[in-house]
Amino acid sequence: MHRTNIPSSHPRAKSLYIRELLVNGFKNGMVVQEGLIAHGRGETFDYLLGEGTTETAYTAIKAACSLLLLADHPVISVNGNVAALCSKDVVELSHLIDADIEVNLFYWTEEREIAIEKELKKMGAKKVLGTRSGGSARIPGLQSERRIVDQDGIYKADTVLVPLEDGDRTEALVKMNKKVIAIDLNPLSRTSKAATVTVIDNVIRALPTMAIEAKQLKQKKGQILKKIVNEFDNTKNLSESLEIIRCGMNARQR
Ligand code: PTJ
Repeated sequence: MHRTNIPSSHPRAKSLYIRELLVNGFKNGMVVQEGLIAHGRGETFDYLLGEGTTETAYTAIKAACSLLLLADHPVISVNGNVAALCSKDVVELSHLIDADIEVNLFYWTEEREIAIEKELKKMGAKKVLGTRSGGSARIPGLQSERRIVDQDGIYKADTVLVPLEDGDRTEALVKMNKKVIAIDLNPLSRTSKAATVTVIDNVIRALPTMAIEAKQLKQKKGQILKKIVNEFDNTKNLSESLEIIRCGMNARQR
């Protein structure tokens, strides 16, 4: 795949490398043009958060993994950006938490769906749900293409992980009494506010960290996992992320 010559010594090398993954995903037909713009919004928040997984995000990651391990039927929802940035991590996490993987696109085309399915399978996914040839169901009250979900996947799931999402589906899934875990760099987004647990972090860092955490939490008893979930307060956690942004901005101004 095409790579520009980003010197590793460049102060923004990591950020430029992430951009390149998305551009390659776009060239491969997985990412939609709007996905590149959405990444720009995420990048801004990442910059303001300090471009690292914060303690606050880590607390949410623990709650998210506990919720996923307690679930009867967890599903990881994958869109174009997630496929381009972290297909391998999605597959690894799905194995660890015994979750289904489902492709769900806002800007749906059959070609994109096929390209994403191919990438996930290349990374080791045995089964990928959500392709139109499979049985499909509708999320009630949702107008976008995202409403079309797999009958045996998101529709039946009790817990859905939505890395990098647009708001209305999260709200609709919560209305269906599902637990929703979001990964979103924007603590002010509707997704972040509506989800059961929101991890304010870049998917590219959050998903591998979730895999490490899930491995450890798998050894714990259900009671301990329930305690972690019960003690987690999403609204408080989001306020803490906003505070990190505020303090970071003040510190940089000086
Ligand atoms: O592949 P599709 O067709 O399903 O479309 C995917 C996009 C991302 C284009 C679509 O879902 C969309 O338009 O999303 P939004 O409404 O722009 O929301 C994306 C959210 O993800 C925003 O709140 C961004 O701040 C956030 N975000 C962007 N990049 C990252 C991110 N959060 C975590 N990690 C990122 N790398």
